[in-house]
Amino acid sequence: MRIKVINPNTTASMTQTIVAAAKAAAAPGTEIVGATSPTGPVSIEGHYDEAVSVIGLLEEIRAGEREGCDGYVIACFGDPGLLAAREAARGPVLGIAEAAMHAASFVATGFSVVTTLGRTRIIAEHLVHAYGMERHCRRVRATELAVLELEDPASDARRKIVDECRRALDEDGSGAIVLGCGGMADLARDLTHELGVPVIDGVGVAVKFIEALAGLGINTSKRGDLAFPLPKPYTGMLAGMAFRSK
Ligand code: 2AL
Repeated sequence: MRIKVINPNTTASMTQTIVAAAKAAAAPGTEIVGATSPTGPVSIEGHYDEAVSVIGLLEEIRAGEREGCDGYVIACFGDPGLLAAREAARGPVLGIAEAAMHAASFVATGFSVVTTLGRTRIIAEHLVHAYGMERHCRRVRATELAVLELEDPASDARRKIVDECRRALDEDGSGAIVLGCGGMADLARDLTHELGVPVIDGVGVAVKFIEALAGLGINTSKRGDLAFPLPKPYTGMLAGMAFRSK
């Protein structure tokens, strides 16, 4: 089975962290194909970043279809372009926020999300509603770390994340933590031991869920709104993004 794990920001070092987590989770017969978006923001920290990042993400999904990928992981916590990616793909596509929130709901009655900048909190809160997770998510918490600070040893990111996780356990009464950024994928295992509760990174669980779905022959529905996009001309700088009739 071939699973493509796409980092929708353009920072290749963050893709390495994400791909390492994906490979650590993958079963022996699973090939992980990592990809960094070829165009767009170096980090995704708001609605505008997110909207622009979807173009590069969709390019990688379409390339994946040509490369024979069986499923896809969108490795950014805003799950940018999730439904558009599902339209373009034959196999299952999961976002890491969606995967992590569902996994957390299986192992705790309430979880908190610990994310990066406060301005991205609303993105996660919108996803909580979109996924029907209001009854499970107790709170979305920000560390005020910029996404690229996660890559910078001088930022003290790990300590700030651990401190926020502890506050979440104490103040929210949560039984699990969802890590709210693809760049936190390397922390889940360590923090699970350190905090004594499930600390969930969406990259690992999304890989396992794709293995389960694709392994059972469950692919994206091509009936209705997730059917392949209608063939029509696109104009301007995105003319090459058009779907052609088969
Ligand atoms: C993210 C993420 O996961 N990657 C990125 O560039 N921005 N989202 C976030 N809330 O930090």
